[in-house]
Amino acid sequence: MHRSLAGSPEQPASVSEEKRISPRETMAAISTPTGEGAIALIRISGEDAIGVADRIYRGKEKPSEFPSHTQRLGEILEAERLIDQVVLSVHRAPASYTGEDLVEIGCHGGVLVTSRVLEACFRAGARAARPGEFSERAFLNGKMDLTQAEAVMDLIRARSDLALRAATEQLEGRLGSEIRAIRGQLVELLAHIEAAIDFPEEDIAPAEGGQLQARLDLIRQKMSDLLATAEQGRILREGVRAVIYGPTNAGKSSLLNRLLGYDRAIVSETPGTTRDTIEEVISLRGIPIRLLDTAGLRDSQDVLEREGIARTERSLATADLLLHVFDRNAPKPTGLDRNQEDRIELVLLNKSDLAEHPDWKDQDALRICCVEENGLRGLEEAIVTRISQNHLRPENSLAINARHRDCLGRALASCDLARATRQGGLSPEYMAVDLRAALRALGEITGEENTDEILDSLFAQFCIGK
Ligand SMILES: Nc1nc2c(ncn2[C@@H]2O[C@H](COP(=O)(O)OP(=O)(O)O)[C@@H](O)[C@H]2O)c(=O)[nH]1
Ligand SMILES: [Mg+2]
Repeated sequence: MHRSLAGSPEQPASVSEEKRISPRETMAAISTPTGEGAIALIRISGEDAIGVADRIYRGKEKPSEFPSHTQRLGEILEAERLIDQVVLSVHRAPASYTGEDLVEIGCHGGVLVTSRVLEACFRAGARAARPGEFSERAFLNGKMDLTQAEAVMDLIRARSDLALRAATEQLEGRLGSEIRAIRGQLVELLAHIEAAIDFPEEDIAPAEGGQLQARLDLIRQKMSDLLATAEQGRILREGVRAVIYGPTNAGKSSLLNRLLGYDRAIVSETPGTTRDTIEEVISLRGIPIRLLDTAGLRDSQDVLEREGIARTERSLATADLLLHVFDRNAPKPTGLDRNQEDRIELVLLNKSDLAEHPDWKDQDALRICCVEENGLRGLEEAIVTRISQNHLRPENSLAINARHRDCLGRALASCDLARATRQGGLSPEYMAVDLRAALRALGEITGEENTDEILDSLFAQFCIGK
C-alpha cells in the first residue's frame, strides 16, 4: 500500500470556518463583579466597538479620533441625558486583549449606573457578551493559545500563592510551548515514517528502527512527566481536601477555628453539636486547603445527627488528608490502630493542657492543644509535609488541569499503540495512523486542533466580561 499522510482518511476536527474568520459582532459586558464599588469596567469589543463608543460618548474628541491606547474623561449620554462621567479608552485591533477594536469604559461602580451604561451600549448596536467570550476571541484571533486562556480563569480563581504562580507560568505560555515542543518531535518522527512509506525501496534498516523506538520512548516520557503534574494541578485548583474527624467532643470544631484564625464553628461541651459538615479554605505555605469539620462519630438516635455522621463518612471517602482528632484526657477508643498505616492520616491528641489518659502512653501522635494554642505550628508543618510528599512535585511548576490530562492520556495511549505496532512488526502505515491520533490529541490542549464543542464548553466556564 502506498499512502501519504495528506491522504489520511482521518481528517482532523477543527474549528468551524465561521468561528475562525467571520467578522465578529460587536459585544459588550460589565467586566467587574456586580455590586457596589468605586469604579466598574465595561468592555466593548468587535468591528463596531469604536462606533458604539462614538454613539454614546460625549467629550472634547470622539473615541474614533483618540489615538490607540489612550484614555479621555467624558460623559455617557442616553437620549441627551447624562448617565455618568467616565474614563474611556480605545485599543485598536490587533493590539488589544481580544485582537479586535476594544473600548473600555471606567464608570462609577453602582449597580444601576453600570447597567445603564451597558444598556446604552446595547442600544448603540452592541450585543451582550457570553461568558468567556472576550478570552475566546483572544484565542480565535491568535492572541493566546487555549492553555493561556485557561490560565486567565485559573488566575482569577487562584486562592493561594502556589496556585497563582502556576497560573502565571501557564499564562506566560510555558505549558503551551512544552506541548508544542513534544508535537514538533512527533511531527519529525512521523515525517521519518512517512518517508519510509513513500519510498519503501529504502526500507527502514533494523538499526534505524531501534532508533525510531528510542525517539518514541523519549516523547512518551515527556508526556508522562507532564501527566504526573495532574495531581498537583488538581490540588492547586481545587485545594487539598482535609477532613477533621473523630469522636464527639475531641475538639474538632476548636481545631477548625484555630487553623482558620477565627471562630467559624460552634464549640461546645455538649456532644453532637456539629451536625452539618462545615467547609472553609485556608492557605498553608501557599497550598490551598479545604478544611472540613464534621459531625463526631458515635452511635446516635438523633435523626439530624445521624445524617451528619453519614455525611462525615462520605467526606472521609474523598479526602486527601485525614486529621483524626482525639481527646487525650479520655480513654482510647477501640479500632484506632487499624488506621495507623494510612499514609493520608495524621493522629492528633488534643487537650494537651489536660492529663493524658494511660491508654495513650505509647501512642505515636501529634499532641496539640486548642485552648492554649500549643503544637499547632508543628501540626501545620506536618500537614504541609504530608501534602508535599503525596501530591506535589516541587521540581515542576507546571500543573495541568483535567482537560489537559484527558488529552495527554489519549496521546500517550496512541503512542503506546504505535509502539506495540512497531514491535509487532506491522507495516509502518499503522504506526503513522497512531502517531497522527497522538498529534491531534496534543493539539487539542493548545487549541491548534479543536472542535467548536470543546471551545464552547471551555469558555462557558468563564465569567461574563472575561
Ligand atoms: N481543655 C481543653 N479543652 C478543649 C480543647 N479543645 C477543645 N476543648 C473543649 O472541648 C469541648 C468540645 O470542643 P469542640 O471543638 O466542640 O469538639 P468537637 O465536638 O470535636 O467539635 C469544648 O468545651 C471545648 O472548649 C483543649 O485543647 N483543651
Ligand atoms: Mg464539632
